[in-house]
Amino acid sequence: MTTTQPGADQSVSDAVTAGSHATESARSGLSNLRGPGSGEVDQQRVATVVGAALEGIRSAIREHEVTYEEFDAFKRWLIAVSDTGEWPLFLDVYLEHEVEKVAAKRQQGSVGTILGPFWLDEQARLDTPATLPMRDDEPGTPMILAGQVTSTDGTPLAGATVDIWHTDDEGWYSGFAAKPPAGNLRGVVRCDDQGRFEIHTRKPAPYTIPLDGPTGQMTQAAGWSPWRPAHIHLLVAAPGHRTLTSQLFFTGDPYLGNDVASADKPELTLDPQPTGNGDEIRADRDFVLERET
Ligand code: MBD
Ligand code: FE
Repeated sequence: MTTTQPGADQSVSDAVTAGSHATESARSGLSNLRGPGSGEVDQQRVATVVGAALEGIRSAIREHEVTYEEFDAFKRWLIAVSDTGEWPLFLDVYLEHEVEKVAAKRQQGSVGTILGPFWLDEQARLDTPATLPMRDDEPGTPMILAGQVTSTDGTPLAGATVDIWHTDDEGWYSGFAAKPPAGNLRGVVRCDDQGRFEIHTRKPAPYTIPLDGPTGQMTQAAGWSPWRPAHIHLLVAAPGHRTLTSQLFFTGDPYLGNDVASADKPELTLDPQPTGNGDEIRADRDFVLERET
């Protein structure tokens, strides 16, 4: 698999473009975000978790009398997931939500959800009120997202940042699709001394996972919807506090409750209202961060 600059080649498929960039991002960026881990391997933990995962697959084979033809198709499918770089996509769509719910059991503060495969490090750093980097003629409804970041005890968090990324009006992520320029509709916004932020952007569109790659093809082969409701990704951070990973959705979205990534939650739905300035809309949302112990 060769990696290319985002947007540099139109010849490869959408799945390979998105997949290869998500694989590179996962390889290089995520340890920054979630920490390196201890590196220790506990034999009992491996035996328990890997053993249970394998037994889940073996029991599906027994129960549904899987044939050699199906076993060979499964092998080819797994190889295609590697060849297209879709491991981050497949894992984040079909498994991350369970890991997130396990983590959430021990968390306080605002409700979060999964990170997904399309976060990028080192995006534009902006001061509030901020307009995300966008094209001169960026399509879509102008939207303001505003709010305040506080600690669980109510203290406003000066120095908080809101890292935000979302698709354009056609459902494409910059950095992972050929069309939007690098950095489009991504930024890290620094809040004011009261932890307040105001971000000017465009309302994102619903998103379908690439249909020309193995994850999308498996999804469609099963008759499942490949769509995610329109969403805005966020990492809300402040000194001394656990970084909140979240997403925000929109009331009335046809894919709410049928998210292929099972990441939507009722607490995360926005209901933006017209501001009276052209077709601009505005949504207000505060975030509460848990102090790091
Ligand atoms: C996305 O845009 C996304 O947010 C997730 C979690 C999975 C696939 C595509
Ligand atoms: Fe997303």
